[in-house]
Amino acid sequence: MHGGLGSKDRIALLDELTRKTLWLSNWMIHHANHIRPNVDGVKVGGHQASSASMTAIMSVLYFAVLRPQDRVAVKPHAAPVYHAIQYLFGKQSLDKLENFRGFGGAQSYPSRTKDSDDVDISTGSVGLGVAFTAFASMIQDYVRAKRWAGKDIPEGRMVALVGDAELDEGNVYECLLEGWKHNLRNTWWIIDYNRQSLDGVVREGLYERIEATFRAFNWNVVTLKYGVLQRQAFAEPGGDRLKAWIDACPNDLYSALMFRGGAAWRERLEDEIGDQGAVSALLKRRSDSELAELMANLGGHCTETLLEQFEALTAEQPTAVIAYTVKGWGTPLAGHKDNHAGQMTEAQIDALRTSMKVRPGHEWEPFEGLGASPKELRAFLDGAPFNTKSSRRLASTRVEGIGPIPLDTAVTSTQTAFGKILDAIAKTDSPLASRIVTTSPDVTVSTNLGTWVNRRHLFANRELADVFQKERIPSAQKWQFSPEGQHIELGIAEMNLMLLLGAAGLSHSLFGERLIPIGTLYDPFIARGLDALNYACYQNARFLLVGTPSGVSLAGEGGAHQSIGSPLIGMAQDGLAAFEPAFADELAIIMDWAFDYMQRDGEARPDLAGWPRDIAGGSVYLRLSTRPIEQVPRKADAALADGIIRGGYWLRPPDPSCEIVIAYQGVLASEAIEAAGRLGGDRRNVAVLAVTSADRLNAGWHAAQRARMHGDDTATCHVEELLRDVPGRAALVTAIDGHPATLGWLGSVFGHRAITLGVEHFGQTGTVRDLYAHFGIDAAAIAAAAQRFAGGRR
Ligand SMILES: Cc1ncc(C[n+]2csc(CCOP(=O)(O)OP(=O)(O)O)c2C)c(N)n1
Ligand SMILES: [Mg+2]
Repeated sequence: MHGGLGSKDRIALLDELTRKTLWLSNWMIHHANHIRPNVDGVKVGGHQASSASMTAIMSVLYFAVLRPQDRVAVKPHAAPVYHAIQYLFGKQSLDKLENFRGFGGAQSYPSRTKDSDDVDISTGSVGLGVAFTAFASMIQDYVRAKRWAGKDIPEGRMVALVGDAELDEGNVYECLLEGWKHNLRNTWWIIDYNRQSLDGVVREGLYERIEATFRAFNWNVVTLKYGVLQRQAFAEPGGDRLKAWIDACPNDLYSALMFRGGAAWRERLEDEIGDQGAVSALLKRRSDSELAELMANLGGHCTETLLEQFEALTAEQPTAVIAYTVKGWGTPLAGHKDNHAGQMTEAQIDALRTSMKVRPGHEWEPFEGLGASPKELRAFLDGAPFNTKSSRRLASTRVEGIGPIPLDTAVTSTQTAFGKILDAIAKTDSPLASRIVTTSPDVTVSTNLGTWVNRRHLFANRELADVFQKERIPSAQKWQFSPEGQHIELGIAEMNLMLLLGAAGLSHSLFGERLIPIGTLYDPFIARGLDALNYACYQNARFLLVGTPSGVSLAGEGGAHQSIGSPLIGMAQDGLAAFEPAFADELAIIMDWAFDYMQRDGEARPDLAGWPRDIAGGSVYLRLSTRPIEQVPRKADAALADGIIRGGYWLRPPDPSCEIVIAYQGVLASEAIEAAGRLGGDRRNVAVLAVTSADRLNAGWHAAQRARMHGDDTATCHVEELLRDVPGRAALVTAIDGHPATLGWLGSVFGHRAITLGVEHFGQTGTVRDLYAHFGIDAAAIAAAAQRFAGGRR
């Protein structure tokens, strides 16, 4: 801790460190763009002005205010400031700074998974990191309310350092509404209010809108408009006139004058208020550079103001700090409307270096040019509460599974089976049952989470009775809210679902307690939350995402709700293993496996010829259906279970006379089986390949190809094992209630001819039978496709 330091000394040291982070962040960008050789002619980039805007805010937070248990999302383009701070702490290497934005170097935007310097929350797609902090706070409350939670981990504050234009993103407001519903606490959003975005200066009057919005959601709003220098000047005779002028000054003019500097400020101020005695004297008492410093002394750049205000913040009410800043503060880029991606010239960086008292050749030295002694600075950095010796990433013990849940039923849908499996888990008092947290954006009942919720109740940090139950109104749903509850009910915003799954899926690392999060939504609406889903995967969060119902099989719900491309999303999304089971026993096996897979954390080995993530683990996506189909009477043995998890198995294996293979994924199992029956009879061998995961089959195939390219001739994969015994003259007919490209690649594995059936156009209302016939995915269409091929025809 910073024991023994007077507040003046503390402020002086923080000022010095702010200068240093300003220098290092700007130099890092300059070095990457102008000194490191550019081998391919593509710009490297980096944001000097955006970084400068936040140096004081971040220095005060990291060097003095934050505690190890706090978790922070830094606005993406202030990454250089973050890396510079970690470098000063001794947690980032010079090598990585020199390689900023390079291969293996410090990342362009702070990354939990790719950076090595203790990033809490990744950012990049603006707005998501901001909202993530709110959901992380809800998850912290959720975990701490549970009896099983360790009590020795202190409660942290979830902090977002927000660019003001990030508030344009709709997901920020969706999350404000959800936060209000869930009594959000412990959340600080510190807004870098530089009134500039990428393309220019923001509209006048934005401040009032922002403030009113936060207050409407019961947030505390703290505005840091004036620094100490300004407040002192306002107290001088004539100071009230200066203050009134500043308050009335339009954003773009303030920025323009900031860019032009002291002489321009004087000219303008004297023009507008200079004939008024006291204020003229006030201006005259200052040199041009002092005047420029005064006008740049906004709240967000004043160490004293920042420190005082941050230290006074409390946990209970969420707080927005609107910190007025200048984009490019302290550099020649200050205030220019085009400064977002603008960078200093050689001459400008030289001038900045000189003003920072940094000698050429000593640019990376941590304490070069600072007034305080290196010993004093090192002691101050070592004493910062945030700068712990041990890792701030936590861990949790594994939650054991309970094995696949057997369901004895002749006809069912995967969605019904999903509800029953969860219900069966809910009845146990297993650790698995207690660590599952479910969530859904207003489709809890219609995705079959209802019985789980009846048993495990809803989460709220305050007790809330089910009024309908109290009033004795019969209902199948018992909606009781309590801190012990295990379902987090969300409003309809799918972005919020994905953000919550992201936060819950990192609970073990952020809060030291493992959760097994399960989120359900209608399959087409995955697209609505896709960026946040990608973001959750990028952060390596672990969850089970259930999209149901899916495809045109939901029939009567119509074209607007029929998902076509989601199997391809499942294949293409890194970090997400996608399955589309057809039968209840497959689902039970996949869910049991998923609970384990979600907890794996071995070293990723992309060279592995199997499924590349089997050691590293990841999240899982299940595409389910409401359409009941006849089940296959069987007892799944180990070999079948293995095939289901690897992505496919022979429902009817090929023999040497095989001419046709029907490969299907998901609910078209019944059509595939029927078509095979029609075609085959007793005479001909028609094989049926059940694909449970085109994603895993495909990834394994790519990995095997890569391994062979690298000289491992023995490498093979599951899909090759499966198709190896299919005679070369046989043809494949693939079928899916989704985009045909999902399975279309199967023909390339060994060059079998293939015809690929699926859905490519928006559906319409109708029965399953109508729609399958319309899109050519019914048994008749599958059989007709196969007939074309029979006898070797193309
Ligand atoms: C979702 C998304 N859209 C666009 C971008 C590109 N982008 C990066 S920063 C930025 C402007 C941000 O302005 P602001 O938040 O005010 O940050 P400042 O640089 O002014 O601090 C934009 C449009 C992005 N990163 N993410
Ligand atoms: Mg801005």
